[in-house]
Amino acid sequence: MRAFYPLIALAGPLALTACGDPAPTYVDQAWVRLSPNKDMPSSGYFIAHGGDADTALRGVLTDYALKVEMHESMSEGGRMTMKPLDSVPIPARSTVAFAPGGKHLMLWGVNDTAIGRGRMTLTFLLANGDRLLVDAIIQKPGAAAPVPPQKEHEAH
Ligand SMILES: [Cu+2]
Repeated sequence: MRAFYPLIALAGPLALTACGDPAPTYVDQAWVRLSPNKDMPSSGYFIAHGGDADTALRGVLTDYALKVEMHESMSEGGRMTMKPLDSVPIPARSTVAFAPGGKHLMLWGVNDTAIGRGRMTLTFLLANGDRLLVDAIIQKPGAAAPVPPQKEHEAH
């Protein structure tokens, strides 16, 4: 009977990683479109995928820009304006897109080294305390969204 013990010990961890863990909120398809004018902010976009529990995006940080803000574009009396957002809800199992013409990031003073590398790391701060580090692809001024990379979370 002794031979069975190792099998029993393995069953626990395997079962947990297979389907027992709650699905976390995650962010993918992050990209930054550089401003044509260095004195003007660049824009950032991404998709947030809600996990098993409601949460909210409370801010975005990076070592590769002087300042980052979350904004929302809207038309007001026929004019496009934008306002800063303090917090963006990410309901459970929802998809929240930051995309051109809607919610977006504004990034002031994107670092030249990051521009040369074509990538910058963004840290997404969630209301549940999670910090998500995501690599954003840096695109030239006026460029369209890059082709999304292979999905890392096929299970969703
Ligand atoms: Cu803005």
